[in-house]
Amino acid sequence: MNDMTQPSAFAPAAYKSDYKPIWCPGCGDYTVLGSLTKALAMIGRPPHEVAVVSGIGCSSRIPAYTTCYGFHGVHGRALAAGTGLKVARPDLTVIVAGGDGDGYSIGGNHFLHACRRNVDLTYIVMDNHVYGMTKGQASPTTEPDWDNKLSPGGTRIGAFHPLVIALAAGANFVARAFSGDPNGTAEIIAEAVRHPGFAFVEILSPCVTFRPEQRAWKDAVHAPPVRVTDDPVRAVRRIMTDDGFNIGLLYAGSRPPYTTTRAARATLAEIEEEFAL
Ligand SMILES: Cc1ncc(C[n+]2csc(CCOP(=O)(O)OP(=O)(O)O)c2C)c(N)n1
Ligand code: SF4
Repeated sequence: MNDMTQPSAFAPAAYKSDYKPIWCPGCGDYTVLGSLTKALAMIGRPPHEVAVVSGIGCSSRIPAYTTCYGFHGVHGRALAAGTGLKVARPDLTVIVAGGDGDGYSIGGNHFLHACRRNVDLTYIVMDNHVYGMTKGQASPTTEPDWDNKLSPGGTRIGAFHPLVIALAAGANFVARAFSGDPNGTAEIIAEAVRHPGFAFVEILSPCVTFRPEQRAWKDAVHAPPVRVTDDPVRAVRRIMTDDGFNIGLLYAGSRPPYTTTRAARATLAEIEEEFAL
């Protein structure tokens, strides 16, 4: 694990690149970017010791807007790339970020196994219950009765429950945040990064273009009525029965993180030798 106990020598601006985000005005992802840079400033590791890895989607553009190392990969494979990076370079702080389509649909399999493997990285999902980049198709977290031109009358398919699925798959840290609460979100992200093992932060982040009704989320979110638990069964029961708008840290476990094996630390020359014909 990284030593992140030193006071920060960096301001949030040190983690923001000169690229101007091209998100729609009012998109929740702007404040998630602000919260991420604020969290990194709290942690205080220099940008070159942090890697932000993503897949494809509006939200997945986020690495380019930071000064950290970035990897904007292929759709649904952010966790695979981030996991490989962390195993090969355990000295880096690895943050994987993306959308609900990227992470729960095409990348759903990687999500399950990242929770199970417990490699020490932070996974941030900007969940807007829609595919924003491809113009508004239903995603796994879309409500079954969301009526729109592409699925008239709604999909009538029950929504995926990311927090419960993460717990069932073994995630060690589970939190829900809201983009409209930038300070609270920054604190949660910083706590997630500090937590040993796989830390999952689901951030409700409205897509104002294809789901303008999500502007009302700011009135729906509230602090969880009970304190964080380290009992996954209690956490699942609570999350299954909450209204989906409890924001805060919901579960923090103490399962030891995956540790890199000697084989995974082999040099390139050693690997080449092994594969030589
Ligand atoms: C293999 C592959 N399939 C489909 C796509 C098209 N595609 C690009 S982004 C995206 C969904 C993005 O939705 P989400 O991850 O929720 O992010 P958002 O844009 O809402 O932030 C899809 C289906 C693609 N780029 N690659
Ligand atoms: S389409 Fe939606 S998710 Fe994409 S930038 Fe615009 S508001 Fe954000």
